[in-house]
Amino acid sequence: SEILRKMDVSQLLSGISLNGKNQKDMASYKFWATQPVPKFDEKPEDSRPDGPIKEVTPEMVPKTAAPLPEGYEWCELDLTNDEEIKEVYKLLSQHYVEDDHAMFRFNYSAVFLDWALKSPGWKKSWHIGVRAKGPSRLLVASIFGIPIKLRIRQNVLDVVEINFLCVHKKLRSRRLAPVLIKEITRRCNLDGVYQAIYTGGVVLPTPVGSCRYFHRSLDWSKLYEIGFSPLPPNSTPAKMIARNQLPSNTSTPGWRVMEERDIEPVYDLLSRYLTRFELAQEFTRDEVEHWFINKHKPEDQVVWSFVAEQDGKITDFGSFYCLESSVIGEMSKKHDKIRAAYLYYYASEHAFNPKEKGLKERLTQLVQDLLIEAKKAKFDVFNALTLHDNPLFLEQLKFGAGDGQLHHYLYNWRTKPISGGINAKNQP
Ligand code: MYA
Repeated sequence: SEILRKMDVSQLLSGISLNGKNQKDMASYKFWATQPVPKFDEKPEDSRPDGPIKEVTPEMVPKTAAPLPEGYEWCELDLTNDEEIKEVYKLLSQHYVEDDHAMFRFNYSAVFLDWALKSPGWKKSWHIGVRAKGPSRLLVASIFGIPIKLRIRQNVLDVVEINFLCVHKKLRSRRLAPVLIKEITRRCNLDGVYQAIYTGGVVLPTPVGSCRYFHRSLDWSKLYEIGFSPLPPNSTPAKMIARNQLPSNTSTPGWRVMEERDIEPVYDLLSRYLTRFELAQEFTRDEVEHWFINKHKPEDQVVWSFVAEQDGKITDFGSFYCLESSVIGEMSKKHDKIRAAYLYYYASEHAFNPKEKGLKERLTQLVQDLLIEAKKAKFDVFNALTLHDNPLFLEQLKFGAGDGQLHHYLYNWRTKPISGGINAKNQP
């Protein structure tokens, strides 16, 4: 998941109480109330300086994993083994995140999981599963962490990024999730890591920032047929198709696919660009290679990255990744998958050079070129969040607000909410 710049938590929380559905008061978070995370009612004015919420010493860390319900056991997942990646794929493809109306479910591919979970410095001990005892040894739950360096305002921390928490539908509501979270916490603590970052669609205590998903149709007819895109009143399918047409060619001067030789200059440009944000990952050169260079054959491609080169200099960089969703409702008879591109990292020298044209204009051009590339690569929709500089171009590029939110959380780190706010205009 991407890491955000700004969002106003008070705005966000009022949004939540309006949306209603996920909001509980603090006391009803039986598990989260016991964890080193900020309470909902911590006011910016009584906040202390940035730092850990709880000091953890090695003696405080349990030596063994908490027990699981009868009939289940812990395992480490070995993602160097294709069979085990396939087992994780199977668990997630059947039981992972769905939209609120149970129409779509994320279908992270096995190659995507391999890419997302074996990034530089990955550890097998942070790839945790729960299996049924007995001959089937069925994988019924998972939680994964990868190590990253995260800058939160002035502090740079070694943290774990948590993802793919999943419990089999038949084992839901049995308090297994807190056991999984405690076990990955214990293992990270044993490795000297005391902070984490994670995202989710549900409201928990307490987001450091939040954003909304925006969607840009590439194949409007298909999105309409599966019930993803509505037909707005006073419009017609023909008008919607025309509205979502894109130029056939990209327009950024010097635009081309990112290659190995671009790793150093992209590393340099992206690192500088990310200093503009209050919360951002700090990439190493090897991470830039891992996250942005495609190493797969076309049918397995996960990430697409492009640069603009002018007079031998890389002036811009942009990327997206592929994450399909399965159509699980009635509409699955028509199409069984949505092929979605997700806007990933981008950077532009125009952020630093006042003589160049404005950043807003440049990013609009750059992301339009990404839309054109995604269309060429047969994506149905292009998704982006209201984070980083995205609010500068979403509207002009005909992205529309979706109903999904993504909340960003820090574990065991106190800091003020990331300020700035989502552009109110973008709220549905
Ligand atoms: S976000 C994606 C999460 N996965 C899904 O949404 C897939 C579909 N759903 C499921 O598989 C289950 O519903 C899950 C909950 C597994 C989500 N994050 O076991 P339960 C709390 C954190 O009876 P189940 C991602 O992967 C809930 O408020 N907590 O519930 C990032 C309640 O606590 P409380 C969550 O439905 C994950 C408790 O769990 C989430 O059977 C980051 C109920 O447990 C959620 N998404 O299972 C994890 N959903 O009583 C935190 C529910 O207090 C990492 N809950 O309300 C923290 C950092 C750890 C490392 C620290 C190192 C230092």
